[in-house]
Amino acid sequence: MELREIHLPLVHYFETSFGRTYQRKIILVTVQSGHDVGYGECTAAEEPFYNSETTETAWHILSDFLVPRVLGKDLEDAAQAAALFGTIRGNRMARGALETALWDLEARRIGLPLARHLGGVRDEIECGVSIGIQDSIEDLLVLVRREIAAGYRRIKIKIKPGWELEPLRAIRREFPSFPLMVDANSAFQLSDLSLLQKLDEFSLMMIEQPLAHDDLVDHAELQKAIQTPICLDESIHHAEDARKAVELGSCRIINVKLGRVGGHAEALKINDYCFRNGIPLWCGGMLESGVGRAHNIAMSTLPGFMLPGDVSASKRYYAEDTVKPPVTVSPQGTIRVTDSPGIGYELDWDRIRRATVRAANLAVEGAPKGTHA
Ligand code: OSB
Ligand code: MG
Repeated sequence: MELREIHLPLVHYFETSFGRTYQRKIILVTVQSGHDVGYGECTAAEEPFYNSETTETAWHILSDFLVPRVLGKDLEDAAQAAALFGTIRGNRMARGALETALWDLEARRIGLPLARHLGGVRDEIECGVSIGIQDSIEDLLVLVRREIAAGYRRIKIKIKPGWELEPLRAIRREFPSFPLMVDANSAFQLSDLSLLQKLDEFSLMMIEQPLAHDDLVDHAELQKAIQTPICLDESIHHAEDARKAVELGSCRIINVKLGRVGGHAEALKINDYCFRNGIPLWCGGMLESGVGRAHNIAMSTLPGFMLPGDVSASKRYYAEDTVKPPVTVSPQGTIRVTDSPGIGYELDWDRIRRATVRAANLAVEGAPKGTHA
């Protein structure tokens, strides 16, 4: 196995209710078994604001706890990996990085595209974009116009107190019925109810994570008082959270992120539960580079993923991505799912080497070390 930390500048900073990101610090995981390799990407952010993990904590958990549980072990299949990690609490983004790499390896070994191996049912996926908080309404409108012209099928804007009604009025004036939604990243409280009720006027597809990151109860209260469907992101860490949220009425839609739920096996469980219970899913994003994006594309082909996700073209975030060719989106706002085995994208090792700040090779005694050094 190899852990590699790379630093990739974003083409433009991305602003949410918790701040701006200019540069991503990403851990790439390589797993090797015999002649087969698999790749995963850790989606932990640089700072513990979206959740409690960071690139640094993920490096620690991966190298000191997760890799030792897998290195040199005989695994029946990739779906088993999550059980090996089971006694480690939380740290799902670290777990997901390794778990998804094992799924890629398994899919390549049996010669199937990962999407097929997971049980995906689509050969193309619908794409939406997430637009960060802007300095002015005019700046926001420029971006909204650009993304709609590019073909994207849904626009999501980030909101926070003071940046909600005005931006929505401006977008709705120009695009009265384009599929539109908002993401608050937990910036509001139940005491903001009268403001949140005003969002009902904008016929939004949904409002994502309006209340606390660890809440289900207040969201249920809020959902009773507003018409716009609530979508949960931060609050859902696993399939049991999804079940509780649905039973409580905390949301009508769920955003699934591979890192936040700890990998493909848990995403599959959420898919099964929500598909059976009529709760639409979509794939969220964490400003992934190509490796993570490729895993997101595969997951988005599952039957429960019925809404356009935050899965967009590499070039929206990176001038040079970790995969070549980069991920592209058609003028119809779709990504074609590859027929190649595994994640189906080639890694750009020249690019990755230039972006590397540290790498650790971890091999069983006697095994040859290092494939990319
Ligand atoms: O809440 O969905 C979020 C980016 C960083 C952290 C949290 C979120 C986001 C996004 C961007 O909305 C989604 C993307 O990768 O395009
Ligand atoms: Mg979100």
